[in-house]
Amino acid sequence: MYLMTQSWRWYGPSDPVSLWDIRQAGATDIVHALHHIPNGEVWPIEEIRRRQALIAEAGLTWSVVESVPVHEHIKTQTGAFRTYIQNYRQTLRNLAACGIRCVTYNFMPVLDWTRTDLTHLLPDHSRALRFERAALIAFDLFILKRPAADREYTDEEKQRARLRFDEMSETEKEQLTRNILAGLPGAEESFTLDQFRQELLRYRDIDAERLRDHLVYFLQEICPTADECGVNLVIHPDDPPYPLFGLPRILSTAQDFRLLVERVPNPSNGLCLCTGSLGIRPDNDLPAMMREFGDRINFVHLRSTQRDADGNFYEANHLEGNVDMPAMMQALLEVEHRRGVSIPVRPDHGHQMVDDLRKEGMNPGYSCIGRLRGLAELRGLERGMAYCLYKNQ
Ligand code: DNO
Repeated sequence: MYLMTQSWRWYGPSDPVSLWDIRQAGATDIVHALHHIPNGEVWPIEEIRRRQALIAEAGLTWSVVESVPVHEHIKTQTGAFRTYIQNYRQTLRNLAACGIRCVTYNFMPVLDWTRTDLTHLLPDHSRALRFERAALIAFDLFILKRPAADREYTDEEKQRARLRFDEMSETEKEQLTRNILAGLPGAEESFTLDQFRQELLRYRDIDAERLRDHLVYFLQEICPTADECGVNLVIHPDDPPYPLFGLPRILSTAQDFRLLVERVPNPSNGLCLCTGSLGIRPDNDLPAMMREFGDRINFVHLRSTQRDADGNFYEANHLEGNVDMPAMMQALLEVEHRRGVSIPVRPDHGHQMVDDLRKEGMNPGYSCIGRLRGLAELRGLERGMAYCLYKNQ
């Protein structure tokens, strides 16, 4: 029977959630990145080994990288992008030499994942991450003052954003700006308003089609190396899975991934199936995606979101919200059974709850107890389902 490899994202020695906490949560594998190395530079073998040793001291294995960031110059094909691609290849070789064979990345322009509220109070008094559309539009129109923004929203949306903006205090406006621009954990980059405006300008002439061409070029350049050294590349979907601030997003649906595989069929071209990100769109059938792309899914993020009719969503408990987690788990078990592999899965995000509410310096979404609850629930669901599916075999 092939059960998921229980993994956990760790941010390094300064993460308030320690390796021993993770071990006690029942995870065996670590998802990690060398966050101190600037984007675009090669990750040296000695640095990788040093981290590996630290992780091994707690009886855990670093098996997944999340992420080796893709430099903005690669996404826009400007500046020294060829050098950055060469460096990327070298990093893959170095990771493979250390036995680390799963590398996550994303191709979202400028911003990684985006939320407007990091401490949304739930009825049980735990706190969740939330995306509020009116707040995002208010930021775009009245704080960022992006010239094209006015044409991109409906009158009703603009009106709602105006009302929302007028009721915000100065502190709330600052907080909203920070939440969007300062970079959520793992985002690797943060911007001031002016820097962000500059970054947006770089994409003036890059529409979805051109961005996709750049992604295809990047993969054609790095996949042969990944194939050769046995590294699985897994692209993380857009979060949320649609364009923001006029920037194209090209990994939001099953069709997006299908196109990518058609153009780059190399076996190393894989997907990180993130149910939290993809599940924001009601037209994404997650279990169907798991089945269709099963051979290329080498990393899974399990998490749920609850959306409403106005385009807002918050991160729900792992077994609640809009994601049909039992259906997802069944599809995952089937794929693992068919392939004869255990796929690394991490409980992606968790609420701030219990003692975590009183801790300082917690990475938003990456609390200890919320994720521990998530992993425990997912593991229980998996065991129960595997028992029913395979008890007669
Ligand atoms: C958020 C994460 C993302 C993800 C990157 C992958 O919690 O899922 O930051 O790590 O997009 O490159």
